[in-house]
Amino acid sequence: MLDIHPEVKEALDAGKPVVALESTIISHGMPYPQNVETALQVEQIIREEGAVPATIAMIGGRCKAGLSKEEIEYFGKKGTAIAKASRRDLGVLAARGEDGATTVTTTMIIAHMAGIRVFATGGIGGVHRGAETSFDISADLEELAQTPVCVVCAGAKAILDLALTLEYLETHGVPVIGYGTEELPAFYSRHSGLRVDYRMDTPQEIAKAFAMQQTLGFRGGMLVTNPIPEEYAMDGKGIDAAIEQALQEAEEKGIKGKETTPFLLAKIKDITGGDSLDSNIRLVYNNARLAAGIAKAL
Ligand code: PSU
Ligand code: MN
Repeated sequence: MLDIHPEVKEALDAGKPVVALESTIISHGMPYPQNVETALQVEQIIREEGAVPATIAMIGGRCKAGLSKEEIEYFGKKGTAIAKASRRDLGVLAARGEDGATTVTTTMIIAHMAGIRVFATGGIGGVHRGAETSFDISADLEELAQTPVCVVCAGAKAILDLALTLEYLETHGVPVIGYGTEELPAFYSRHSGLRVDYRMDTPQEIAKAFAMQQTLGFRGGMLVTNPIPEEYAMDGKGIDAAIEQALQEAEEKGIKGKETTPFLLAKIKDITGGDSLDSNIRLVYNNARLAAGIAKAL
């Protein structure tokens, strides 16, 4: 069921560092052509840091660990015409021989199948605001509880209830690490007013804690939150107002299920114009660098 790209296979066999990347961020998270440019640049950054990138997806019903440039271009161009594939979708897409853009959840699953332990992305899914009535909790959190992959992100967007997201992760035994910070970053913003579980200041420290989890026989992952670089952060009223407006429109339109997150992300992008897209791209680069460092240390 799994095709590992030759370059990735060679690195894994030789015990060299590999970093997984997701494809939902390409097809559903950013517009074309910035999505393709970003995906290729992220791979380049990981290479410059001395690790091998493995962008993950489902193509023609097969799990792929490592895509060619042409395949990345294909996912970027087809955009939302490619199914957003979470855990519940993967078996059906495989049976039908279809394509799927992998979320954090399914990227973790396929990374683990391939033997990749570190994964860089932008933001993860979490507990949505109003989850006490909607029950909308991303499968990403369940996956972090059961699949041993170290996920590097810039926190989670304030479209989520960040406090409830932390509670959920605590219940399921997922440690939340702040890289160089005690405060949980909130994607566009370095600040959430919430505390992470542990502050760590070096990739080595993170790698060691992650390795110890495995040595202890735990099956779950680890969430590393890496604040967006100061110069690209969008703190303050602009982004909060955009999020509020997006949430209100989603409610009015009755947006539900897997459409919720892409709808909110696209709305915020529309409302804030190019600014949020630029921040989004910059934080992904920043996470790729840290993830490569962790993979090397591991
Ligand atoms: N949050 C972001 N950007 C993203 C996503 C979330 O800031 O691109 C994507 C990721 O692929 C994540 C998925 O795994 O959305 C979560 O979707 P849901 O909330 O439907 O579980
Ligand atoms: Mn959801």
